[in-house]
Amino acid sequence: MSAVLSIPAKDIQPRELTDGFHLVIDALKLNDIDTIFGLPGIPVTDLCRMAQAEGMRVISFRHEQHAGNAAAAAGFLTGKPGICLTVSAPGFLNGLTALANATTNCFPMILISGSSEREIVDLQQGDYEEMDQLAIAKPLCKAAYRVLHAEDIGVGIARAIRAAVSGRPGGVYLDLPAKLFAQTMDAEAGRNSLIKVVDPAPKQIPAPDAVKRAIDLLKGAKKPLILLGKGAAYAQCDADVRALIEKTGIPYLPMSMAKGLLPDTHVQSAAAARSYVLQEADVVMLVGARLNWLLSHGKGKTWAQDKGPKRFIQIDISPTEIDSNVAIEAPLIGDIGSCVAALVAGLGTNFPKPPTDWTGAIAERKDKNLSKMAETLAKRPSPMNFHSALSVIRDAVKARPDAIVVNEGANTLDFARSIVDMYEPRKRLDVGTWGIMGIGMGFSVAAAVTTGKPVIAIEGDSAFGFSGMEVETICRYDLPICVIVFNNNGVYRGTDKNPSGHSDVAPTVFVKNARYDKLMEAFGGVGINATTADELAKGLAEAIASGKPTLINAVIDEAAGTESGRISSLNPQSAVKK
Ligand code: ADP
Ligand code: TZD
Repeated sequence: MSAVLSIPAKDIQPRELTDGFHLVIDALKLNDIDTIFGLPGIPVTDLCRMAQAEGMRVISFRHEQHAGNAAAAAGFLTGKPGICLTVSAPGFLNGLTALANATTNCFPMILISGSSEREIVDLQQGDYEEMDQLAIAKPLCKAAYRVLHAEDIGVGIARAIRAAVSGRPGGVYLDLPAKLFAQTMDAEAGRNSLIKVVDPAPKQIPAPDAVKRAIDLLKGAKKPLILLGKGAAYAQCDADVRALIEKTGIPYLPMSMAKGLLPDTHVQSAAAARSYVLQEADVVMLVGARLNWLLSHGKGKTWAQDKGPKRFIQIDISPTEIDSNVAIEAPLIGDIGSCVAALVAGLGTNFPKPPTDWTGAIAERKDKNLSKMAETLAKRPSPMNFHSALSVIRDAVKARPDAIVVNEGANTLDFARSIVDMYEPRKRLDVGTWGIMGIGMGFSVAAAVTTGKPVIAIEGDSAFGFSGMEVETICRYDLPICVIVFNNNGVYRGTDKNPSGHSDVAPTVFVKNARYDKLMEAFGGVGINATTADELAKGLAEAIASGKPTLINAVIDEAAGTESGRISSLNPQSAVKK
């Protein structure tokens, strides 16, 4: 019989404990995630506090949608999943639009929401903020997980990270019930339960025969064209993309968030001859761009389909993207870095330059369109129109090519996209695949927080309204963001009339001559009312130099915009005349 050891009570070391709160924070930090975008409340208030105490940056917003948009933009800019933290039901739902938008745009983010008691939710007994959040999130994101036990937090976070960034990036939902946060466990066992994700976005090397097929098709082209999409910007293989363009000499078109991968002033950019090249090209190589509505699905008038179908090469990480709209003759499946590097290596030393009658015809059209545009941009109408205001921003970005441009609206978006040249990769964030309004302030905050660079948010007045309250967030964190509101008194324009004679204004019209600059002043930022291009230029230069939160109310002719901007063809019109 063994002797019973009796230890005096004073000598017993209390076991070191950890809990759900700390395990979540430790798991994120272990995976080099240093920032949380969120909004506190039950059950995540202490999580926000403790994360800050543990050295994480916690950026607290006024509405979860903007915290979610910030997380998505951070994901796009850094390649690490951006984290958005919300409370249960309503906070979760507010974050969900951003999660769905991130998934649609292939941006990696993780929405972490607290949730109510599982037992009560599942029996629908009416808990505080009751909702079956996991079920609701599932169809709107790439993956959704729930963690019920503290010892599974490490696995939950690891799975969420891997799901967000591997393969086609996207949004992931992680459900953390209130009870989980207070669960305790032995600290060492807790530490051992965490997972540092190894190689979260593994390279996917393209098959050699697929590379050869693509090069052969490209070689035989008489009028080749390369289309760069935001997947190419996200992939962060800028030197290889540039090498591919320059070694082949093929003209290219950047999609809006791929602008700046090569400077928009690059001699091979065909952006100023877009309609011409889409119609005329015979072989088109898509690099991280989908043939969705933004590219007229690869068919129809835009592509001069009546002259015969185009031949496509498509580089994408997602095999099921191929043939989604038209036949793809040479699919190249893999990560863009590996695919582009393989193509560059396969070009050899005698890759034929595209025929000069093709590049010459493009150059001719470009020159004509660019000089026409220069004439328009030089005009100084009063009040300002989109062109005169944007010409000022165009010069400011030229002077500060490291500044990040955030852009939303209809006319404000369409004109800014074509007028404001970008010079560096991943410097333009916008409404993306959905054409969603409301990304403005969330994307701006993320851009400022993750890069420390100046941010210029070019906002339609309607677009700005969706996230306008976040100017308080911008002031609170003293971020170097200059918001420019293109104020034309309404959605698209400010001239609609109510035909009924009732005193209500038309549904597209706002309060006339509103002073959005006062909103920024309310929170201690700088407000400027600009009625001329000179005032706008001065205000913007000061904002960039000072780094102070600034809002410029740019007064634009209320008749200057067109309904739906450049996509009016998608706007159904009533055929019935009353
Ligand atoms: P755009 O709107 O600029 O045309 P899309 O969002 O439509 O761009 O397309 C981006 C494409 O890039 C998606 O099909 C996505 O699967 C792909 N993609 C994203 N990241 C990578 C990557 N690292 N490697 C390969 N393809 C990628
Ligand atoms: N709601 C959401 C979430 N996204 C949308 N795209 C819309 C509504 C519809 N919509 C557009 O597509 S553009 C736009 C709306 C409301 C605003 C256009 O007005 P603006 O820009 O003042 O922002 P312009 O420059 O005056 O056209």
